[in-house]
Amino acid sequence: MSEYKMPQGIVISGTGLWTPPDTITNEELVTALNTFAEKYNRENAAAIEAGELEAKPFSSAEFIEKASGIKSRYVVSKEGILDPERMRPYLPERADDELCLQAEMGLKAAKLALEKANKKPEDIDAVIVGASYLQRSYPAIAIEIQGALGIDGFAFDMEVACSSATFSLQRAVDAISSGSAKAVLVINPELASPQVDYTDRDSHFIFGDVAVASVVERKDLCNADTAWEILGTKAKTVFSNNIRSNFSYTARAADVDPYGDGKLFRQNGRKVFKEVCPMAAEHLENQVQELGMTPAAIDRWWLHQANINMNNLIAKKLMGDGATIERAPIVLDRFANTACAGSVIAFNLHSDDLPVGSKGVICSFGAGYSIGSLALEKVAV
Ligand code: CO8
Repeated sequence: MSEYKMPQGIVISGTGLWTPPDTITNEELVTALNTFAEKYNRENAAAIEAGELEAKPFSSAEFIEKASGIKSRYVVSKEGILDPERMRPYLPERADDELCLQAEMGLKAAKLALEKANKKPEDIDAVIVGASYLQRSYPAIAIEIQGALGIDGFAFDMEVACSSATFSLQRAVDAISSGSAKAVLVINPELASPQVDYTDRDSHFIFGDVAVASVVERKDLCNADTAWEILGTKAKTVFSNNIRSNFSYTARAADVDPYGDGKLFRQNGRKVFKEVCPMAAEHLENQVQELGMTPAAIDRWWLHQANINMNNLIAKKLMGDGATIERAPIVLDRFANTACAGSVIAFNLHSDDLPVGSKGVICSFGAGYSIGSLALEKVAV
């Protein structure tokens, strides 16, 4: 474990949150899956009876809310997802000279972040897009957004599943610390719905689409009235197969169906829960201790938003009886798991109310496994 001394004077000066237009409640999702399952079981009754096929089990809105805390989710397009004959979103392909969907989502969040930070594209010299999935390999989505905003500098994409946002914020800090950039636009457009198997009751309810963005810059260049100074960053990865997607461009060469069994998102949710909660709590305790504080000194924890029971457990480990929804806000009830964006959504929606001098931590945990965190203090500029 390495201790990292943070160079002083780097701030998050604004964030933006773009929420897609469509919402899907648990009840709507369950109706679609159960209609699909009922038809599948009817059409395959003989094979199921003969033990050649497994019957599709039914889903339940009650289970979903109790097991995860999720009540609804935002998606870019709900129609195809809720059509029992389709069970996946319909997102028509766009021409090469049109902005791609993921860049469009990211651009919307980026403009909101720039506005909040009181910055113009010409003030930015680097763009980083971090997301669990990228719509294509190249040219980078980040470069497409850079071009759309007219930013002079460099841009690149990166993927670390649920930690793509915290890890990309950390890369922005590194770039500013080393002097390779002065102000970085970090964008996390999570277009999760195309990778969800909406016929699988174990995972059909988990994800939502969203885009968030943040401006990270040198404090001396900040134009906002207040900002969040980054006191320290910390990252950890440990290999695990418990959350996996085998969707790959190599499917063509392996002569396999790129969307076949195991190619979309899948997980062993129980194991993830058991293994990740203690890792995340220990990681966070270590980080605040390395900064000379105790968890009690942290006014707000903007935790990864995958499962309310996970967040309650981690909050309890960190704060004991002092754990409250105000100190560790929940947004997954409305947004579901938005992969890497969840902790930044919580930060965006639940940080303005805190006074100057308040301390908080943004933290992600998920596939990889990966854990990323940033300790912050609100400052007047
Ligand atoms: N309706 C009714 N019953 C159900 C349903 C359902 N929808 N789903 C499962 N069940 C059943 C199960 O089949 C099981 O039945 P049985 O006991 O007969 O086998 C029973 O209910 C209990 O199931 P579980 O043990 O799975 O239930 P849990 O209480 O563990 O809850 C959760 C399941 C909600 C998945 C929970 O384990 C969880 O949230 N774990 C944490 C997972 C997590 O945080 N994962 C992070 C993944 S996201 C990430 O890292 C980013 C990846 C990249 C993003 C990809 C975008 C697409």
